[in-house]
Amino acid sequence: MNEKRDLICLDGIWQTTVHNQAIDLAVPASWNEQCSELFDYFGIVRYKKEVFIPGTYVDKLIWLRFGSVATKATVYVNGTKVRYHEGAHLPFECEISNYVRLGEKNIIEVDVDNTLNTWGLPPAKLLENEGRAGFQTSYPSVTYDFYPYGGIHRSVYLYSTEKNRIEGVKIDTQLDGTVRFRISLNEKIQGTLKATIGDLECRIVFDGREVEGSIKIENPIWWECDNPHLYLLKISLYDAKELLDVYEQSFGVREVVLSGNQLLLNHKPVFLKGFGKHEDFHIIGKGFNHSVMVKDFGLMKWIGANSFRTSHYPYDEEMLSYADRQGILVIGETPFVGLNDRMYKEDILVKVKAGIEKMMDRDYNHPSVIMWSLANEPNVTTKEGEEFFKTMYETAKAKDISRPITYVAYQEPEYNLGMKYFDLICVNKYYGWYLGPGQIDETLEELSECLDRFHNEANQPVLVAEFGADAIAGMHYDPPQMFTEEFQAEIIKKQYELMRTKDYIIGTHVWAFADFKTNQTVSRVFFNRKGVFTRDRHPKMAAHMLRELWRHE
Ligand code: BDP
Repeated sequence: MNEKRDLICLDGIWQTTVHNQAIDLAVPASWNEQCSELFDYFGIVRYKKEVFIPGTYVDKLIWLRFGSVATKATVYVNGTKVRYHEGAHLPFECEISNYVRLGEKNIIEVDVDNTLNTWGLPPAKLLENEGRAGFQTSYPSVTYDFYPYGGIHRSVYLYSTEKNRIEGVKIDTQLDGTVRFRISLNEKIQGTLKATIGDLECRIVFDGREVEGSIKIENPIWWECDNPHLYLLKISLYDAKELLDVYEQSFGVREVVLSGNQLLLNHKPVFLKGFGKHEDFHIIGKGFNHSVMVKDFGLMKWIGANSFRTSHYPYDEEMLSYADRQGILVIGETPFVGLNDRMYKEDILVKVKAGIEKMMDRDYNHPSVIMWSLANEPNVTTKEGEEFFKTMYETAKAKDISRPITYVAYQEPEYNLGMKYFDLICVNKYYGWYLGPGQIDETLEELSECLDRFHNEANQPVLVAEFGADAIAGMHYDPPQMFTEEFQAEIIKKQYELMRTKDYIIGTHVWAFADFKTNQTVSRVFFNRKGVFTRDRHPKMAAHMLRELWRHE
């Protein structure tokens, strides 16, 4: 919100109708745990909200913006359909100026549809005989290990702009303080663009739709984990007569480079310690909540973590903005979890490329985002799959040459034909759990050889993106047995210490930060219990162990 843009937040209670029954639902949140009748509901819920739009919006463009709707949305304004959108975890907008009544109440309705789709992204419903051992008979049947919630998961905003406006701001920095910006406008105009960073200013007279410029900050303060300094770039757009638009974007001066087997942040090696996470909490499901976010970052600091992966989809932008402020490093992941050989087709590639670009456009300016992960645990065993992954990599590289690009592998290198095109490989390995259950010491050698194989095969640095074990909080046994807190703490400690001896490993992320809701299946006791914190964020023994380990390093 600023002198040229107005903003109304539509969060709160929305009236919904499901099968002609009226139910109040809160936004942002999943519907499933708010209302037991809707727990395992897969279908359409119609959401409705009244909003007064001020008369002062005359001559402005009026927009609706949804941060994430799971998974399909059809939007109506005063009864007229204005937009259809598929895919959760990334935002979409619609311009609704022609459908609203100014100085009056207006009705916004959204049909939210979470029907599971075999060919969706991620592919939800399984085909017969698909799926991982132990998961085939799950309910609901999905290819991935987290509950397929439905609802309006992130904030909804109604906002106004001028007709001529700034549409995109991309900022690149160099450690010497050079700040380059690329501004895109909604259409070609003749005008002047004023850019300021504090007292520094630059003016550009232009005729076009894209404007580029740069400002040099003398003796810049670099964005570092222990001093995450942020600058603010303010862009003002003028035509010959007047100010048209204003946009402010924060950024950090920092550089991420993969050099040999090291990840360098501002020339200094950094070893990633942290977690794979989920957007998941009691009652709100996959809905964003500021308090949960603040709690999670507090716990990451408490335990001595420096990073997390947005497994297995892009998170709410608030998380990234907060990571910018907290100095936590983020691996931004696409929603492409569970891609398999049947998915490598042209029409799916078009959607995958669009998803990669949308995520990168949304998150490009966050200094906390140091790496992109384009998929989690795909099966890539065919020529088509290999080509598909090569194109995914090239699409991402064309958008951003400043960050390393990876994907997360589970199976052995011969089932990961795509990995040779990437800058580094992430590996998920569950020795002592799925592989050699109960045998922590006995499987250490196998784990060691497996990681070496990935490194040698790809000739790339390796990031262990998942390892760990389920532990039910309060369950203890001597000697440690699977599902006890002792077992989880021991497996993480021993495997972590092994990984630390390998100079090609640039980081390790424990799976997972907190317990999270899954579908129902024989291998899950309501939740996936691999969290080192419970779902309500209390530390298990493993959390205390990691705190000792990480804080002493
Ligand atoms: C990994 C998946 C993750 C699962 C985890 C597990 O990437 O989504 O939750 O396994 O089984 O393979 O706990």
